[in-house]
Amino acid sequence: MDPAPAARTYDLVIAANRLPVDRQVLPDGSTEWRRSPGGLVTAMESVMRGREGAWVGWAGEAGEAPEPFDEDGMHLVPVPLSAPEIASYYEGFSNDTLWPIYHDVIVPATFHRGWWQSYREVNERFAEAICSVASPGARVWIHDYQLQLVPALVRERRPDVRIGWFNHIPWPAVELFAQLPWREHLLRGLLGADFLGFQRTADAQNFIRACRQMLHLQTRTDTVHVASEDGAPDRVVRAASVPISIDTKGLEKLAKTPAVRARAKEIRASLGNPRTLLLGVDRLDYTKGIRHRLKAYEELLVDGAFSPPDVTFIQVATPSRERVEAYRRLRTEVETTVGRINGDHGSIGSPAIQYLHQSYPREEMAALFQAADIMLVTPLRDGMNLVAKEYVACRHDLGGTLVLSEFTGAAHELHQASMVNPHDIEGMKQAILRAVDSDPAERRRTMRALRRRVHDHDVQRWASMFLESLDIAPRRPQRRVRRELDEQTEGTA
Ligand code: ADQ
Repeated sequence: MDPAPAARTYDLVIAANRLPVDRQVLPDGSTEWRRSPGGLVTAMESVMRGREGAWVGWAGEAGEAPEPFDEDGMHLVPVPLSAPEIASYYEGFSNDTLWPIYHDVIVPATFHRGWWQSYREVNERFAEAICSVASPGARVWIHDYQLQLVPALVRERRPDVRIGWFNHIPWPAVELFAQLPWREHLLRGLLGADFLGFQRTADAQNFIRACRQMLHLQTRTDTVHVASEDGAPDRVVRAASVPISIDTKGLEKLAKTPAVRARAKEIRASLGNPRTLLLGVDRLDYTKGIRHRLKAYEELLVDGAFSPPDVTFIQVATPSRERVEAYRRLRTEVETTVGRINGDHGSIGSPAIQYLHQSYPREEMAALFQAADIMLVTPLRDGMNLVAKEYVACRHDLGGTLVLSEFTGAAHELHQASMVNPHDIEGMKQAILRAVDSDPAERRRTMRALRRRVHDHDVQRWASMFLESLDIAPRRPQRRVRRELDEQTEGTA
């Protein structure tokens, strides 16, 4: 009998919690895989073009995983998660322990040793799957907070590969990170990488500070020196910012289609062609500042600053993490507030807020962005916030005003936006009023500047910058650094 053919391996391996496809059930009961529309998929498409790449991730359903398969030129490797693991590794440790700690503890974090155990086991499984498809010397790009132990687990098994990790969310101040009972393990897990990418320089610096204070490692500007423990050479890990972006050209092209333009007009007409249409688009997450935004809007209505149908507000709140208690509470609070605002300030055929708890196709999102005069992006903390960039990309007419929280990664790039501190309700009200009365010529100037940034820094550029940083990251301490470190060690001996 012929031996089983050796499994294929790949020069580029992406690992993310989710695979870039969703299983769809067709009317005849059969199923097929469909590309999920996210920005990460688009970015990876551009780097995988012309290369053979594999993507390791969960397929989205509990239980046994399907066999690896090829889809649109990508080799997809599903990682199985059982229902209890979804509850402990994903909803528990990732979204109820790490997420709040990494977002300034806006809600308290929950700590369970069982969740941590499950997080470790699932990270091991991802590492195994990555190693099974990585060619000798491959580049491995790991994504996000769900997989922080994977870099070291891959390095243990495969010292030949280059390992990069990108954090889509903020990295907290040391004082907050310190609350995690497993903080050293998480840092050690990440230090298995050659290059760690963050949304902002401040995030990278927070990480480096944590390594210095908690692991007592030597650090320089943007590198951490990892002393070897087993006779292997010392290593250097670089941590720097590589801010993510969107597929600007693709989205702009979509926004310019006659169908999207017509839909934008239709949306406005269906609201009675308001003088000013405000828009919020977020996952229904407590980090997004939806409650603060609603408070500012409600106060403006109470103050009599404006009223519907002259001014109206669409809030799209995408369903999210509905099995986590903090998210269920938030939904109740937001929906109660929306009900009160409409009860107090709406009238028949003219609500004060249109609240939509649904997901929409990209075309509908582009039409909403084009229809809105004021885009309210007011998170209390956000790694980047792609909605802000998407709004700008869709405004090829140079219309619209972006009101942007200073606590988003996007604020570090979109300087010309109208900046707000979402905790300052009075300040937010003033920013909305300024946007309502803004001068059209000034609006166009601002939008032009914002668009330049989003054009020059798109998702394709982000992906190539990340891979370039991974390729050139120093793996060993430079001789000069090594000498300095030796001298320091001798000095303390
Ligand atoms: P998110 O917290 O999910 O991402 P964000 O960056 O705003 O936040 O991305 C949300 C995406 O979902 C956008 O592309 C948006 O258009 C889309 N979307 C939102 N509501 C939708 C709806 N109802 N229907 C369809 N699409 C909808 C995390 C981090 C962010 C970071 C990104 C990328 O929290 O800070 O910017 O990853 O790194």
